[in-house]
Amino acid sequence: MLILHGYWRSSAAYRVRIVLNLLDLTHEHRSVHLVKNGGEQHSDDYDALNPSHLVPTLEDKTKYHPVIISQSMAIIEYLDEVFGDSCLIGRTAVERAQIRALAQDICCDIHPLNNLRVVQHLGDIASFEAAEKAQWMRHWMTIGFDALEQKLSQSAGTYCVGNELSLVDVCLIPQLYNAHRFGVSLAQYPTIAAIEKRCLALPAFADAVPEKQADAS
Ligand SMILES: N[C@@H](CCC(=O)N[C@@H](CS)C(=O)NCC(=O)O)C(=O)O
Repeated sequence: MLILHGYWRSSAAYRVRIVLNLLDLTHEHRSVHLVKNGGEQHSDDYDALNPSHLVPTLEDKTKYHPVIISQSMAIIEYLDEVFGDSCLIGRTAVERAQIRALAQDICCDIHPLNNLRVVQHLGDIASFEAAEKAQWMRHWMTIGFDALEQKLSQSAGTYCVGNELSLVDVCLIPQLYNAHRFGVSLAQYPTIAAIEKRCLALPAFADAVPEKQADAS
């Protein structure tokens, strides 16, 4: 059995949900509420699974020895290698480098600056209120999307890299959920907006949206 420890609004968990759907993998979802009770990611039970106190974490109990994996990108590569055909990461060295670079533009350079614990800390040390926190997030998303739009206008076909889905689409769509949530308009990003529309028309992406998850509130 595969168990995904995640949270409906976590964009890193959303990436993994998309891939579980793309690979048609049955799994159990265990909710780790990031806000309730001071954040269930800090509980003793979750600490035993992932001392980083971040979601997602995957437990793969289909193997003889249970496997516990943190970090959404590692989880996705594992799922794609073990249960898929590794095509999300590209087929050639050049394609793989291109796909990883674009995915990292999102998951290393945009997403961490928007993370809950980062903005909570801004509240603690700089007295940021909700509006200033949202402004912070829009700032870093805008800088990231400005560059990404240029890059994707060169690489995209139907999806971010050519005409096949890749890890880049899997990272982009959850980041766009955050963009909408915090008020970044996609009007100045026509390539990104067109890819979003095409991806969300696919059941694997549409079924992974936060509002459709059992723990959505
Ligand atoms: N690099 C990690 C990032 C994970 C991450 O930042 N998760 C966020 C939700 S999207 C989280 O658990 N935040 C909890 C917190 O900030 O306290 C990954 O890709 O899995």
